[in-house]
Amino acid sequence: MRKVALITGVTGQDGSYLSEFLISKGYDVHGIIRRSSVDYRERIAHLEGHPQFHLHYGDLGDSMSLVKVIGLVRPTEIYNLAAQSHVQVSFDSPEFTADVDATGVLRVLEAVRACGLEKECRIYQASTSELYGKVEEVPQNELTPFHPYSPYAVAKLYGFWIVKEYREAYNMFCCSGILFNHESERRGETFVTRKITLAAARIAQGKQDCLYLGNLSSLRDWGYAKDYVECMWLILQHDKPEDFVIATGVQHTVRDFATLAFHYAGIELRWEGEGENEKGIDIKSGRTVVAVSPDFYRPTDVVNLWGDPSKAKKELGWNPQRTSFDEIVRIMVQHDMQKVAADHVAGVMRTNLAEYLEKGLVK
Ligand code: NAP
Ligand code: F7E
Repeated sequence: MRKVALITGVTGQDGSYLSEFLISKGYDVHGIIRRSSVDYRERIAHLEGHPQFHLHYGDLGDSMSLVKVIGLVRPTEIYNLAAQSHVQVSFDSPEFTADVDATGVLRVLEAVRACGLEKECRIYQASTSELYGKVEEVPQNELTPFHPYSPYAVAKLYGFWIVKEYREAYNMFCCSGILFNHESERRGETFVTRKITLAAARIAQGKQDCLYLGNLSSLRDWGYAKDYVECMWLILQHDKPEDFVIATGVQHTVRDFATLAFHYAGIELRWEGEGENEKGIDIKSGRTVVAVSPDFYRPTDVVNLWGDPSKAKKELGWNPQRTSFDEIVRIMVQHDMQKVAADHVAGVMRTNLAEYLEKGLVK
C-alpha cells in the first residue's frame, strides 16, 4: 500500500516534527513551502536531501498551486498545518488570517476533490483549543460549545466546520484535531513559552536585563509538540473519521511557566505587585527581571484553557502525559541556554572575522 503524506506548513514547528515522525513510519513525505527572501527552513534543513523528503512551492492562498501539487503527489494522507498561527497577529492582519486559516482549508478540500482523490486521501485539519475561547466550561472536551474570541479563532472555526461539512456531504475521511497549546525548542520565538525560555537564558548569561510580558495569569494546558504530532497520525489511522481533543489535562499560568523557566536558567524568582505593576524579582540580586507591558495585552484574551483528552486516550490509545510540564520547560531552557551561548560565540567569531577582513587577513 502506498504511504504518501503531503504536509502544508512543513516549515513550522509541527510540520518539522511530523515530517520526522512520518519518515520514520516509512512514508514518502512531501511538504509545501512558500518563497521567502530570507532563510526560513531552519527546522527542516536536516531533512533536505533525504530520499523520503520532497518540497514543492505552493501557498494556501493559491488554489491552482494546491491542485497542481496534490495532482502530482497524489497523497494518501494530507496534514493541513499551514496557518497564520499567531493569535495576537490575527488582530493586526484579520483578513489575511481569514484567507489562510479559513478559506485556505476550503481550498485544500476542493483541490482534493478536483484531483478525484476524495475517496482515497485522508485529511487532517489543524484545529485548535482557541475555538473554546471565552470558555463556557472547564475542562473542555469534544462536546464543549465553541466561543471563538479572536480573528484567528473565528477563522479556525470556519476550518473546523467546513471539514465536518465535507465529511458529511461527500463522505470524505477528513477530521480535525482540536489541539491545545503545544511547545518545544522549535516553537516560534514570539509565543509566550519560547519568549520566556529565550529571555531567561539571555538574562542568565547577562545578554538581556528584563523580560516584558502581558497577561501573567492566563491559564494554558501546555503539551510537548513531539508527542502531539503522533496524535495527528493516529487520528488518520482511526477506523472512522472523527474529531479529537488533544491536551495533557494539566493547567498552569504564564507566571508558573516563567517561574520554572528562570529556575532552570539558575534564577529563583519572587513575585511582587499586581496587574500592570506585577514584577518578577531575582531573589539573589534583587533585580527586576520580569515586568508587565500592556503592549502584550490582547483586545480579547483567552484565559482559561484546560483540555480533557479522555477520548484520545481511550479511542486512540494515546498517552497525554508522556512529557510532563516540568520536562517541557527543562528541555526548552536547556536548549536556549546552549543557543544563547553559541550565538555569543558565533557573534564573537563574526566580530573577529570582520576585523580579519578589514586587515586583509581573510579573503
Ligand atoms: P507555525 O510554527 O506558525 O507554522 C505555520 C506554518 O504555516 C509555517 O510552515 C508557515 O510557513 C505556514 N504558512 C503560513 N501561511 C501560509 C500560506 N499562506 N501558505 C502556505 N503555508 C503557510 O505553527 P505550528 O505551531 O507548527 O502549528 C501548526 C498548525 O497547528 C497551525 O495551523 C496552527 O494554527 C495549529 N495549532 C497550533 C497549536 C500550537 O500550540 N502550536 C495549537 C493548536 C493548533 P512559513 O514558514 O513560510 O511562514
Ligand atoms: O499566548 C499570554 C497571552 O501567544 C498564550 C498558538 O499556537 O496556541 C497558541 O496561541 C497566553 C495568552 O499562544 C505574553 O495573552 C502573556 O493568553 O503563547 P501564546 P496562544 O495565544 O495560546 C493556540 C492553541 C493556537 O492555536 C495558536 O496557533 O500567554 N501572554 N504575555 C503572552 N503571549 C505572548 N505571545 N507574548 C507575551 O508577551
